Amino acid sequence: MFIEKVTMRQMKMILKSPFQTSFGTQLEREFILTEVQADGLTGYGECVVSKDPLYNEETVGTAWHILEQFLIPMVLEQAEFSHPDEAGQLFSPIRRNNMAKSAIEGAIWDLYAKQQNLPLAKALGGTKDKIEVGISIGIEEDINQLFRNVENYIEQGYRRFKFKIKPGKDVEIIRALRSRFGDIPMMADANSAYTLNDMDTLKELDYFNLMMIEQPLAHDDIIDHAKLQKQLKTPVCLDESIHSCEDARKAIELGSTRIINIKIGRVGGLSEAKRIHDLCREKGVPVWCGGMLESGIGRAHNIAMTSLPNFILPGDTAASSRYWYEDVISPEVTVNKDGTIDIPLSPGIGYQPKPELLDKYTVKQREFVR
Ligand code: OSB
Ligand code: MG
Repeated sequence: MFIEKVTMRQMKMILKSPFQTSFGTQLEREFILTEVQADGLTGYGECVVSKDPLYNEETVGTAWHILEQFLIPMVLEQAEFSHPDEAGQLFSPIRRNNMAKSAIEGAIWDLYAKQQNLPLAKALGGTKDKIEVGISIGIEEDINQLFRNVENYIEQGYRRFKFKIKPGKDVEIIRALRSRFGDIPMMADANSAYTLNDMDTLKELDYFNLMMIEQPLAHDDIIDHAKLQKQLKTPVCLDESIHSCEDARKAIELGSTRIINIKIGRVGGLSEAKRIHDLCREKGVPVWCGGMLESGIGRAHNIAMTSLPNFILPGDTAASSRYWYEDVISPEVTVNKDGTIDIPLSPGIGYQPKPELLDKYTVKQREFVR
């Protein structure tokens, strides 16, 4: 493909309901969308950054800067790509800034799949025609509100329920949920809110038969997680700590993680995500697809990636309607009664961006022509 034009848009969309994690409460999403044009086709990508550097170090502002000053000029300079893996190679001298990199790389994957006339899932080597999904449920001040949320999501068919926890909103909440909802598939995500000094609390979570506990300790740690895993029956799952296939290899080798949450943005793109998937498959470590409260475009990439065979556990890729009053794609992402999403069969990401909604939620736009 010969890339002639790249567009990026800074977006702002209001969430249907606030989403609270141990690091803060999000009421809206600010993020970046990319469009890459080559040979009469357009590929779409999403930069899943947030406004504030609370989940990781990137922000909408830093990603815009890295894209504008470095990544997009590099792509337009090279212009000719025969495979999307070449984007990752091109960006490799640039340290980190993985969400910025992945925004362009994902659009190139979409474009590549469209050129091959294949669904993105197939272009990636996916083997499924539908994927199982779970849901990530934010912290609520009122336990009855939390119960109502869970009832509603059970009704909608979700296959796994992930609860955000933080100190003071952990053991008692999980105990209450277990006794109220019985044997449903449950897990907890702490977003790095604990240290080894909280060992007693973390050990208490072992009583509730959780599928896993996600990122209990520091965002940059793989040593203490290994110490913790030795003392827990519940599998530890890493999210924030894994930025590359090398990070995954080291964490698995140390025994810091028994399950990995793969987020395309966090690891710098689909090619690296696929490498982590393949490594984990070889090592017998199940993976699942995490989420960053994406719009339909990022969600479509997540769905395609989850078609790979070692995505054994349900991911956080919920329906469009869980986040948005109106999503920017057609059709919107819907979840079947049995908690699955059908993988689209049309070429590329398989969902069409709606130009009028893209424009409606765009706060800033810039085009780069070769
Ligand atoms: O830790 O997985 C996380 C959202 C924003 C930042 C971090 C996380 C999350 C989620 C939501 O858990 C997943 C989703 O529904 O997109
Ligand atoms: Mg997480």
